[in-house]
Amino acid sequence: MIYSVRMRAAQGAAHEDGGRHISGAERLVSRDQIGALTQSMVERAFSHSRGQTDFINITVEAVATENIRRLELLPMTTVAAADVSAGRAAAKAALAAAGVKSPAADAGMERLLALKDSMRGAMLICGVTGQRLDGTDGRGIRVSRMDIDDQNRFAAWLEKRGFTGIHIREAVVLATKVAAASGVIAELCWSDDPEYTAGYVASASGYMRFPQLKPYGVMQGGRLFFIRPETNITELMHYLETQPVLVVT
Ligand code: PML
Repeated sequence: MIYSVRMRAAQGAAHEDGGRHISGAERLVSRDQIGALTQSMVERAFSHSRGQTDFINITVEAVATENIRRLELLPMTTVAAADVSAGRAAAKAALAAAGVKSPAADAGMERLLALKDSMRGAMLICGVTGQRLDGTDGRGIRVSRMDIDDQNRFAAWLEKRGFTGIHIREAVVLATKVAAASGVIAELCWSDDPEYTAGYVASASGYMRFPQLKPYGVMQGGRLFFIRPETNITELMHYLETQPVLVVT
């Protein structure tokens, strides 16, 4: 049996809106890994620099092995750019190449730049008009129940290519699940960690990293999934939130 272990940390969670998002994590593990994993998730929740954690929710839930979908890790490339504005222009070009219309890419970027607080999940954006389609306001759609098939092999694989740190490890797994979703054209993400300036554009053809998508010290960041206008949103949300996915390298 495999277990989905999910952590969410917030500040001011007693408020009706569930508080300010601080940190989240997603793993699929065997039963003997749950104890150590939940302890490290609690430590991660408290050590986050984004705010003062006063609420941690950890969910452990069995997942039927036969329901797990296996997906190949997206191929990864890095695109160097001189500064943030060149990075964003290159990210916009990557979105256009994936099929996102220019007004939609602009509207999406503006939404990320206008964020007042970190979001727990992603926004669904029409890839033609730029209209927001998920209706979840400050919460967003949380992509859940995914992991890499072999953590140690994956860490070694990434390190060999010069990719280090937890952000990138989690991001490429999430992006692989999202890129396989029916209706998704491409994803744009840059981190809400003020010390992390990198971001990416991902689509079925790959994960393209941009080391500078925002200035150092800035918190505004998050995820946008650009989707086809005819997409069945309920089915897409169901896949993103509940379909267990193991990514293989
Ligand atoms: C996040 O989860 O904070 C976003 C991480 C973006 C990772 C970009 C990269 O380094 O490839």
